[in-house]
Amino acid sequence: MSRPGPSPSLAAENLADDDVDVVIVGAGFAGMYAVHRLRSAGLRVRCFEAGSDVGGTWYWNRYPGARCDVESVDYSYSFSPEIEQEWSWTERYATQPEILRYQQFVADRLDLRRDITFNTVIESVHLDEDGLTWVAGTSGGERVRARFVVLASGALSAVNRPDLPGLDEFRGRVLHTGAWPHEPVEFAGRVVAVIGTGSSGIQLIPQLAETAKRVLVLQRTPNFSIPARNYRYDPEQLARLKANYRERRALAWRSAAGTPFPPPDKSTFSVDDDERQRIFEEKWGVGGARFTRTFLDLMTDERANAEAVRFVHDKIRATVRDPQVADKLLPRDHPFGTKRICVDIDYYEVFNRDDVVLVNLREDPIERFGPASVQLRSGAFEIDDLVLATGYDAVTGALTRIDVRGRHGRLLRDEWASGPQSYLGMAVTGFPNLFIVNGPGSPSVLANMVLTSEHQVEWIGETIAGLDRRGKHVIEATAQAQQEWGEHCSKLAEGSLMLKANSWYVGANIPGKPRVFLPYIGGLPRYMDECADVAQDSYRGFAVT
Ligand code: NA7
Repeated sequence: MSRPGPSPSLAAENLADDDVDVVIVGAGFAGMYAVHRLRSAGLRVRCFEAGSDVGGTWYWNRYPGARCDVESVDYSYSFSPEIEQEWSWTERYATQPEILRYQQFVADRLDLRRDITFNTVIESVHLDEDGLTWVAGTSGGERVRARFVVLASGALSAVNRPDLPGLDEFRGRVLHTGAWPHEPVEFAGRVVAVIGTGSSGIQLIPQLAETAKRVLVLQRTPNFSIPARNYRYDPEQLARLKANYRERRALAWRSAAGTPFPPPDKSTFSVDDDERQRIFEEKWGVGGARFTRTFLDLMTDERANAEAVRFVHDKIRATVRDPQVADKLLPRDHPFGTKRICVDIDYYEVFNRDDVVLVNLREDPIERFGPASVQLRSGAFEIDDLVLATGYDAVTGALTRIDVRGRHGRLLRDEWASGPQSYLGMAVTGFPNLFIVNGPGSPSVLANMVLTSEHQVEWIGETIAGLDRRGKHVIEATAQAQQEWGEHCSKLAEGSLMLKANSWYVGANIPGKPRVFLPYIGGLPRYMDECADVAQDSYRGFAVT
């Protein structure tokens, strides 16, 4: 069989016909684009995906109420104006089924599935130092050799199942929002306990309350949530959005969060109290995560941040009729926006229902589960089902769960034991020709992840093509560049209030996980400039041989 594409490098000569240029792990937004982009460059690729179809996080998160908190027209691929025009979003914030349909549409349109092996977990990725190739081991027992590896395994995909006392004895259904069943789950007539009030719990609970007999919300930490103000697009509005797609994208690429909205231009105390209140109200009326960008100093100045806290607390008190319940819902242990802000539809309102009970686990902890109950310190509740909305081992979890071994058999998990290190969030010293998409040290979860994925895959594609053109075959981050990138990322984070919260951004939700601020906080445009500079400067900080 003849090998398509660029002239083979030295490493390519070590490949047999069944081998590929690139193994891609994961077929979510990042992996799907990697299949398309790298294949279009003439590379032979194989992608492996644990699910039975494309989608990644949107394949697994099928819980009622699951939506993206980035607006649909922005949370979609920008690389193809044709696809932008062919697909029509129906709502401001797309539901999980609609996002998954979009991904399936793209997979059909670009014929991606022919290079994706589904229902297959990549268990190991080992460097063969003799031939400088990688060998990926699958759950199906296959060994696939490749010149390059792209780990697109997702920043929010390794689910966190906390160790709960007596859970083994519980005989009801136990569901995790991040691994929801594919068949419909009936809750009518059932008493359902939910652990977790992050984005997933906050989206799920109002939907559950509509069908379940009773919902018991087991809250460890209250979160700040902003109303989504979701609406359906009317045809004219959608036509206008599509007509302006290029300008919209240009704005998105230039904004820190990868969304087409200008940064705030006023600081909190540059306006008087009435004006500040009016501006907060206006942004509250617009809805969504943009509320975090109401004033330019909200995330850097504690006094400014306290104004946003006060405003949201007032909104919660004004919405929830029972003052004691409202009080339990007030986030007090972290500044506003320092944990991932939640975006909801009728979350605070749901606590006005008699069939929704809120428990503060800090005062009334879970003692243990029985066969059909949860025993709290204050007494037992009979429950039929338990939903774990307990989140993820974010950013690093999906990477460290794979047995990734680089030079001298070193395990990535061990290398990162006291905190992840990378260069540009994409490369790791000792792991040549291996790239990570949305890894630690890249903007990932702090920006629109469809765009961050596109940008990184693009950069990786250019890098591989450049190596092949120049007859080079190994690219590896130097230890010095990796260390400096880590210092740079930490320095950027130091100026932010983000470090003050026990959030999954710093790994605080996983017992024993080292406390490191995981994403790059300098914003998407600055990050893209840094990546471009590195490439233009002959891959500064990489050893290319
Ligand atoms: P999150 O945001 O990590 O939320 C998980 C929630 O589960 C949070 O309220 C946690 O409380 C709670 N939790 C976790 N472990 C426990 C235990 N052991 N006991 C009680 N409560 C617990 O995950 P989500 O899935 O909601 O959202 C993840 C991201 O996906 C989201 O930010 C969006 O970007 C999309 P805690 O706050 O740790 O006290």
